[in-house]
Amino acid sequence: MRHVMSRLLALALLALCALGLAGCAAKAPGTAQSALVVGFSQLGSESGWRIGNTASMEQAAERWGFGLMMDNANQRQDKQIAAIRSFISYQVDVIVFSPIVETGWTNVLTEAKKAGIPVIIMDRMIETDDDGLYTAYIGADFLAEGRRAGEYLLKKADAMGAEHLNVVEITGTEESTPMRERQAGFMQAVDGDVRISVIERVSGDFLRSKGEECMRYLLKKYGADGIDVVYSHNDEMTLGALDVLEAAGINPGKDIVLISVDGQQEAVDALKEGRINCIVECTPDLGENVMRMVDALSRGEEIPKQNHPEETVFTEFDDLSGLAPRGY
Ligand code: GYE
Repeated sequence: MRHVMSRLLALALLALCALGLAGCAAKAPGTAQSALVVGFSQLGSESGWRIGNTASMEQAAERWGFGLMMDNANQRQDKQIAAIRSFISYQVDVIVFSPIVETGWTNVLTEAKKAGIPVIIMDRMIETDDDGLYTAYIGADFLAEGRRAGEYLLKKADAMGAEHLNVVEITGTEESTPMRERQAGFMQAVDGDVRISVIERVSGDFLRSKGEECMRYLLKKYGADGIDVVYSHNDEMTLGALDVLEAAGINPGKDIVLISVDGQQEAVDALKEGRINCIVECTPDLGENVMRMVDALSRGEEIPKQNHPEETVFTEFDDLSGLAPRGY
């Protein structure tokens, strides 16, 4: 009975959301009684990637006819935890969330587990010894992304005949999985190559405005001649850095090598124009696979625990003329 009441409450809330009254985005389920309800805690809207990811989730939920109770936490972990708690009290069928940072989730995930609600972690990961705290993870292999960035740089160093390259790194949100692993993977690839030195790392929090700030600071400190390569953990920060370089009369892509991650359209265009040298792909299109997992769970099927989408790398050495529009 309690379950039925909560489901009714959840559906009522979805209806309110649909009217824009409950401070969250929602799609009304196809058939009110039977539709599955997915509670989705999105971490923010910091980048083109994130906005594309939100759209991917909304569109996929609609295609599958699931109700999507979505809350955008605007970069605040406490808001994500509160959203997950509300999904638990509404007894949604499945909780999906993209954790802004890796730690601090044990309590709320234990509560979800006690309530018997499966949890799919999407995009970023959590740090835990207990993999019973979540049902499945789907997201990029960030370590491999970092390695691809490093491998490109080694190839570029060969092509330049460079003896030594000073790299500055503009990193993503501290303590987040993509930040940690894009850094570690890059170092795995370039470590031991005496030509490459990472001279400084600054956090740009995955934001374009902070990418600009970081670049201004780095240029002031090292001058254009002191920096050979910028490795930036996402396109937004890269685009911010690019603006600052161009405003200072420096040619990004030529005077300074720019390496980025994501593959949003604006950055791919800059790559084609020779203003960025390499973009490691990270796909935000995870919605369809997430909803397929939700469907499988609702049928009581087993789903794989770890799921990585296939990703590639786009560089100045590739023919990009046939590249399909990125859609975000
Ligand atoms: O690369 C960045 C976004 O977690 C993979 O977060 C995601 C990252 C993405 O803000 O643009």
